[in-house]
Amino acid sequence: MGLTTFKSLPGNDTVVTRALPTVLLYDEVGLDLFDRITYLPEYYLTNSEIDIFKLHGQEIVAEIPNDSDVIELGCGSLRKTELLLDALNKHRTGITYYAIDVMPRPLRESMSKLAARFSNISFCAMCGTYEESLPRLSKSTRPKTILWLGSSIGNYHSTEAAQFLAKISKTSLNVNDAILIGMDKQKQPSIIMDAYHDSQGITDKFELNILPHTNRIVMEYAAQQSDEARNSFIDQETIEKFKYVGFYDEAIGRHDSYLEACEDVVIRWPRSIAAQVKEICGSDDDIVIKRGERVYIESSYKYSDSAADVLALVSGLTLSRTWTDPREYHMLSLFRK
Ligand code: AVJ
Repeated sequence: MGLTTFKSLPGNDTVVTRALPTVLLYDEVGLDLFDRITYLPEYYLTNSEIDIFKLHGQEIVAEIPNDSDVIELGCGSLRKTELLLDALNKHRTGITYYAIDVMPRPLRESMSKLAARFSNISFCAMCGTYEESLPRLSKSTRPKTILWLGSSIGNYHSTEAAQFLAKISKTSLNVNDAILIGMDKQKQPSIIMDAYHDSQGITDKFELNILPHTNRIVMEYAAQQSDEARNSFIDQETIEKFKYVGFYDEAIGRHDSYLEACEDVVIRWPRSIAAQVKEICGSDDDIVIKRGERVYIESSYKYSDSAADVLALVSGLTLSRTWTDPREYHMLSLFRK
């Protein structure tokens, strides 16, 4: 993973020249910062989704049969899922809940907390990316409901999201199995801009944290190749040269996050992995980022009213129901195979 970092982007965009994989936002620090974001007054997404569970929890649970598997992709701290699990614990029997996430410790901690509270549900934590974990579940013949909440789908470009769903459907779902997806809706741009530019600067910390995480991954890889002593790939001084910037494109319905260099930056690959870097990236040249250039981090797509229909059409699933919160900021849609 580390060597795909700072991939040069094709095309002749002079400002956005490189990209880091979005998933690198989530190490332990990143998960914790994201959890703090979900409590921010400006970050309406989580609260809206919680409102939907509070208002429509019973109807949602009615769609999940007894003796079935509930599988959550990217469960995070499980704050929003707790409401659903509470309802399942009360109204259902024989439910096994599988949580998939990338960091082992936070996953274990949130799961053990819930396992103690909801004794009618069996809990199973699966540490890894979606791609690693889903194939392990495909063998089960019990009915399945996959949860993909919190607008995580928003990180996927439109066609990729549909392709990803089609793939899940093909490899992991039986006929009538369901996927419940939380999608953030298009709305007044200033509300969206505020959600990604909070007044306490937590979002800035969250986005910038991708740099120390990237550094650690590359350095761990370098250490495996040789014991050459090198402190850093991206050192603290370099990190401080970047600032977070984000923009909302209303026509597309997408917020994009970047790290912008406030001064010229030069990053050197550790010598011990020069050969591997050359093989994978085509060159082990220093990474030069000029003042004002941006490194792309993530996109957060906002969906129109008809987006769920389009997603169903392209992925080959059937859109069965959609719930929304009173402000109509967010939607939860249930798709079936
Ligand atoms: C976890 C992908 C849903 O895009 O809103 C929050 C991540 N980035 N603030 C989002 C995020 C900046 C979040 N998702």
